Parts: sequence; C-alpha cells; structure tokens
Amino acid sequence: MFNMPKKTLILILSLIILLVAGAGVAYWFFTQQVAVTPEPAAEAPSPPKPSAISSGDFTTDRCAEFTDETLRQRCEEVGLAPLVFALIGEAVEQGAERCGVLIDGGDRDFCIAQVAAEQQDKDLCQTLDQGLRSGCVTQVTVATNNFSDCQHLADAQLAESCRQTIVANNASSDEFCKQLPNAEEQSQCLEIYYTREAVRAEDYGMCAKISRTGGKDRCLNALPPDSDGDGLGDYSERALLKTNPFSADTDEDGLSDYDEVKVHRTKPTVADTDGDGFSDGTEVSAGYDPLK
Ligand SMILES: [Ca+2]
Ligand SMILES: [Ca+2]
Ligand SMILES: [Ca+2]
Repeated sequence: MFNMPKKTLILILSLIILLVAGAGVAYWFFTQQVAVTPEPAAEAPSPPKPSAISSGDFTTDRCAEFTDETLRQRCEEVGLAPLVFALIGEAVEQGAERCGVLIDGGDRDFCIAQVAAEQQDKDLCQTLDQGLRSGCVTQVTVATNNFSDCQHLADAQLAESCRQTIVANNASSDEFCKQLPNAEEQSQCLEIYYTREAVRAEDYGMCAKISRTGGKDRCLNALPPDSDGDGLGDYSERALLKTNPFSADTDEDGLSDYDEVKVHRTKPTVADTDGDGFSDGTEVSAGYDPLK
C-alpha cells in the first residue's frame, strides 16, 4: 500500500472522503426517529447504536473481533471504517446476508438499510428495530425517487424531508413538478421548488408564484425580511447596496431600488446616474437610456 503512486493514494483517500460524506446524509435519514403511538406491549425504540461509521473509527483497535481470518486481516490493513464501507458495498451487490459479518450492531443495521434502499425493498426494513425502521423506510422511499410515495411515510416531517430531497435531486426547472399527475402534489412540489429558488437567489418575486394556501408566506418567511417590500432584503440593502431598507425608491428618481438594481442597472442611490441632467425615472419613462 505504501509503494502506491501518489495519485492513486490521493484517489483512494478522496473516494473514502466522498463515501463518508454520502454515508453521513444517509445515516441522518436512517437515524431520524419518529414519534409513533406506542402499542400496548411494544418495547421503547432503542436509540441508534454507535457504529464505525457514526463514530468515524478509522483505527484497527477492534479488528480482532472479526471471527473470519480474511476479514480480520483486511481490517488490519485498511482500518475499521473503510472495511465497513467495503463490506456494505459487497452487501449491496450480494444481498443483505453479507451485512451479518459486520461486528457492530449499528453498522449491521445501517448496512441493511443501504441494501434496502438500493434494492428498493421496504420489507428488509422490517427486520430492523422499531426505532430504526422509519428511517430505513424513508431512505427506501427517497431512493425510489417517486414524489407520490413520500405521503405514505408515518411522520409529516419525514414526508417533507423526503419531498425536499426528491425535488433537490430532480428539479432543475419547475417542469419536474408540473408533470406530476396529482394537482395537490404538483402544488406541494412547486412550493418546495419556488422556495428553494427564492432562497438561492434571494428573489422575493419567486415566492409570488406559489399558489398553495399559506405557501407564499412560508416562502417569504424563509427569506430575510424586506421591510419596504421592494423585493430587496433588508440585509442586502443595508450591507451591500447601501440603500434605505425602509424606502422602495431611495433616491426618489421614480424607479424602485429593485428596478434600478435588477432591471436598469442604474445606481439606486443616485437620481441621475449618467449625469446628463435628466433623472433615471424621467429617462426610462421617456424611452431614453439612463446610462448614456
Ligand atoms: Ca427592501
Ligand atoms: Ca430610485
Ligand atoms: Ca437612480
């Protein structure tokens, strides 16, 4: 391993880092616990157990726990967490039985959830403890990439995370939402899409496209406040544009701060940007170029 060319080593290290990041997201979904109505004789859900993945254990301290000699050697060569990742990869290829060789209960459960997601098999989730089942089912549902399936999740918050993830993975435009067959789902999807775009570009106008009840307000609440309602957030007005966040037309030239910044590219704090004696608003309304 130590005679490897530097490039190969960097490639392997990058791969491990990517795997850790990907597993982190999956692990979050997996360990999301849902408040379920307790059944009379049901045991309390057990908290997720620490595992090589959640604890980021890259040591070889626990390698002796592998009863299989080959696995023990592999563990000593690469460390525990990389071996766990490799074995999960094998399980995804070969089937959930392979998860059984893992020495740690938390890793075995996580492994089963990965296989369930890959094979889109919710029944596999039923083999997990009650507390981990809903996270597993969520992961499988997200993996099916079917927006409509999210509504079957037991918990409203998980259903919403499921929808947001599917929109994030698929919607490069609002077309993804518009082609959904159900009208209610279309509007749910569009709210998520327009809110995401509004936040990304700090574009208050994007929120106005939301038709779902309360959706426009939820979208505006996700953005920084805009006291004068001119479409530019208070923070941007104060810190970046140096305009008055309580006046929609700071230089009183007849053009709103928003139109000056986003449409005409004139100065929102100078009434006559090109200094020709006519104000920006006068030039625009008379059809002249306020920049010449
Ligand atoms: Ca404003
Ligand atoms: Ca102005
Ligand atoms: Ca101006």
